[in-house]
Formats: sequence, structure tokens, C-alpha cells
Amino acid sequence: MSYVGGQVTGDSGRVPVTPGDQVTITVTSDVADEVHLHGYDLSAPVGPDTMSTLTFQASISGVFEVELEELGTLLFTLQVG
Ligand SMILES: [Cu+2]
Repeated sequence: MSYVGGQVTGDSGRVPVTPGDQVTITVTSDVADEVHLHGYDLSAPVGPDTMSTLTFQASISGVFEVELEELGTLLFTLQVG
């Protein structure tokens, strides 16, 4: 996932994952912000010099938004199960 020039690029739709799988989300951005995965409530800083990486076990089923927290920009939606 990338956020460049005010635009989200990459697979910005709904991304399915299998429950129980280990999932890694990497996000790059040309502005400083925080990547927030709802439901799991995980977050990590992102910015011009910082690639954001979230690694977790997909243990909660449902549909969860991944967003740039401060901008309130939806990056994509994670679908578990
Ligand atoms: Cu959030």
C-alpha cells in the first residue's frame, strides 16, 4: 500500500485473508501519519522515512478498515473469514 501525493495506490479494495494466518501489512506514505488497523486495534507510524509494518495473527473474524489515522483516509479493508 502506498499513499503518495494525496492518493492511495495498491490494492485499495477488500483484501481477504484466511483466519489464523499470519498477516503482514506494509504501508509507505509521503506524509507522516499513523497506520491503524481497526478491530485488532494495531497501529504503527508511517512517513517519508518510515515504512509501516503491522504483523499479526488473523484471529478475529470480520471486516476491518485500515486507515491513515490522522488523515482519516481509508487505505483498504481487511476481510478475515
Ligand atoms: Cu483508526
